[in-house]
Amino acid sequence: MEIIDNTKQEIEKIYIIQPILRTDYKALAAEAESLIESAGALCAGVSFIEVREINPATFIGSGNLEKLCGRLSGLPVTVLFNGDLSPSQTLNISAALDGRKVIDRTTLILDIFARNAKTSEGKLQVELAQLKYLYPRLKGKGEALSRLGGGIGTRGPGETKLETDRRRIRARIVALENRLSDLKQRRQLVQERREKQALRTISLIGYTNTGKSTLLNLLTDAGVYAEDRLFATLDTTTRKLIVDGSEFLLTDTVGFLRELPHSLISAFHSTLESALQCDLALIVCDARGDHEMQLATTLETLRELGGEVPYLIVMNKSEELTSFDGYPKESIFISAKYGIGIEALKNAILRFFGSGWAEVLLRVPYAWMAAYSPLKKYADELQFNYLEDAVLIKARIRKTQLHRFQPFMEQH
Ligand SMILES: Nc1nc2c(ncn2[C@@H]2O[C@H](COP(=O)(O)OP(=O)(O)OP(=O)(O)O)[C@@H](O)[C@H]2O)c(=O)[nH]1
Ligand SMILES: [Mg+2]
Repeated sequence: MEIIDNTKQEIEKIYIIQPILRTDYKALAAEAESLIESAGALCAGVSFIEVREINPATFIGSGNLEKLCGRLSGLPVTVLFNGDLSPSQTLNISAALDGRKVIDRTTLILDIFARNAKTSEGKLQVELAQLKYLYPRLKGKGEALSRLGGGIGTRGPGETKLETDRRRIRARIVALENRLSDLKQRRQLVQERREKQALRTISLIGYTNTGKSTLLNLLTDAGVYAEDRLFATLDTTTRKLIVDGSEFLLTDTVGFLRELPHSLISAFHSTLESALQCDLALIVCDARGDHEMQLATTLETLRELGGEVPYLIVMNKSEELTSFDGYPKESIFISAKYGIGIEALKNAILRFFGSGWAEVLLRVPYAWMAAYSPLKKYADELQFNYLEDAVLIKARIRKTQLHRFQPFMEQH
């Protein structure tokens, strides 16, 4: 591919180095291109480089680096190695490329995160992830970066704090962790209140750019940002959803990406955690895209996050599908953009909750109140009948929680 020389423009130009290690290398390069655009930069070209394995010192081997150095000579491009670079690999490669700016996939994604975080918690999480990433890489990089100016990898904390010493960064990491843990506690309180009110919760989960925010907007008039770019959403947003008179809370979440570095997943663990404690997840896929990979990535990331949630598979962007073959058979086909299939989705939600709950009669002797109290948050108490030695409670309980109430169960 020809290398674009855009010397006159100020937008950062990024040249992708894609090692050929797996069969999906072309899709990975195409995804890197979308990431570059989402970061507000331009893709200057792609080089596919055949390697037998990743070289621990130079990623693609010194011979390949030499050739690359010649090819890029005189061109003002940043080089993206579409993988994870260790601190020493970054330094070695940059040196071999005459001090050129070199970034990896995590740096690129962190940059998009820094642009897109809107809430204070989201910003704190991104800053923490950036600092943790930067910390082991500080040695020798400050000088190199100040020479190279701004752009990807220097936004956020990178810009102001590179020259400060590691001890201060360490202190900032600790402060951020404390602040985030306070916020987490506060969120847990909200979560408990919701559970007490027996509000049923639904989360929109799935690969990035599949239309989760568009669906939230359609269902709830939330007015959240939806855009044809990766990681448009970073912060979770929750809105009330009413279906046929039943109330739910619907939460939009950050999208997933294949090969998302573990450090990035853990950066969003705590906000995702509450979204994952939902009663139902709608896993949104792009029916026109590689939906199998999207679903597999989503399920794998959920597993990594320890979230075991019941889910429905929603195939979005299906307005122009001509065949419904090759999809999981339980898929619900919709188009969030054009409002197609929404009734069927709502019915599926109602069916799920209808079958997921049981109405039971509990008999709680007054002497057992202390044992019963902690269970209240799992029950939607509907009616009380106070007897001499016990109270009879009619309640709606999720079937998955019924076992907790066994000692109090009168009939069911
Ligand atoms: N053709 C078509 N496009 C859609 C549909 N739903 C959403 N889109 C488009 O897909 C793009 C991504 O939509 P978002 O709602 O931002 O997707 P998201 O899953 O929230 O993405 P992230 O927050 O970046 O993970 C936007 O350009 C939407 O207009 C649909 O049903 N059909
Ligand atoms: Mg979104």
